Amino acid sequence: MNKSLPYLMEQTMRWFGPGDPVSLRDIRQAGCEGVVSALHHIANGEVWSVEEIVKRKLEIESAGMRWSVVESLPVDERIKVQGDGFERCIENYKTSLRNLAACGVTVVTYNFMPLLDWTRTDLQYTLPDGARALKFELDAVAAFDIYMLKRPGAANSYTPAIQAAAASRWASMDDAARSLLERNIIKGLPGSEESFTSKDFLRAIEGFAHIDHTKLKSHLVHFLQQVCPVADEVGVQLVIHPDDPPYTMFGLPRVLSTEADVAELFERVPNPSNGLCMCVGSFSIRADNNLVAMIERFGSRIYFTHLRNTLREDNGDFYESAHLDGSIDMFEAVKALRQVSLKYGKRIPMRPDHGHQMLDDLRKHTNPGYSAIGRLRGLAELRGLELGIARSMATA
Ligand code: DNO
Repeated sequence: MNKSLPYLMEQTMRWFGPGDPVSLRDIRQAGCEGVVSALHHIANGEVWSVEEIVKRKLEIESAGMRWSVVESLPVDERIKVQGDGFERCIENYKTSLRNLAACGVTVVTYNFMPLLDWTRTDLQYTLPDGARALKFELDAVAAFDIYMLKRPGAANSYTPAIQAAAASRWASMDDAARSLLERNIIKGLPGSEESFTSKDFLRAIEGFAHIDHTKLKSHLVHFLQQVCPVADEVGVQLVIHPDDPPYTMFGLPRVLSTEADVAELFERVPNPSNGLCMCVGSFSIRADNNLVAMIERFGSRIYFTHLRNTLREDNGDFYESAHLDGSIDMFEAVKALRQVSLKYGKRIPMRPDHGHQMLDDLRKHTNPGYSAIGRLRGLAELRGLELGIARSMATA
């Protein structure tokens, strides 16, 4: 691949479908070639029919872009616990993969996080300039867990310092603040296909009582051993999204939080279709994840990337900072991704993962993290960064 080609990352944005307040036209005007989308109206565990896939594909193509990546083809909770009917869900997953491949949609994202997809505690964290960001604070999770959910033994999951912070946080919250926190944590953030009441959530957690990290990993391996041969055969790349945040919450097990977890997954399931969605923001919350080393090590398996930055605080807390500022050295990350593209002769679809609610976004109804202007800013910055890296590599 030519070193001077400006963009080896295929620029995309996520689109939640016809109900998304951000239109395909907006995404096109942001300069995207591709769209990341999913058929959210189809229930988890059911088949995505060719007819439904074609409909979405044509919608995207008629706006002048291509459907680059599926995010997500959800893995039903029954597969995670190997509960009643999980084999049927796996068979349906295979059929959906075949159908997607038949329609030419060949990168498919999923995650293996129990019950909740990504989690944040504050969706309106106001930055000094008035823009709003997403934030995660462990003492807020602890307050919800101990005092609202009343999960048996919840306090033992937290250090005495977090327990004390949770107690004073809870005491300072009125009813409205408490139900907002509940909503933020368990009602489902954009893209999550699950939404709970506290009572249901507690019951669902109990369903994982007999499943520790090792067991959940073995269920993931079993799932991949079933679906990867089909994906290999039809030419689909399956990419797993890391745990977000990358540590356990509510006593639930985790499978993909560290470099060692990723290495183990590829060792246990070596099929070429078994790939990674390199979400630098999620991995960055653990300071022991060396992002550049991970990009270099897993480069051949990275088929999709989410680029966003985070500002790490104590206790695993963080907020989502501007794309080029924060705990992640985005220059080094994009450079490493570019080197992977050159080494393996491939383009990697990239999306600016989340963005601040800013300018006119603040006056509109937006999906948290997925407003138009905040992501446009992120994409524009990342595009400029890649161009600068490409030009300087070409002349080096
Ligand atoms: C959040 C997203 C996740 C991601 C899924 C992939 O913004 O990165 O919801 O789409 O975990 O299955």
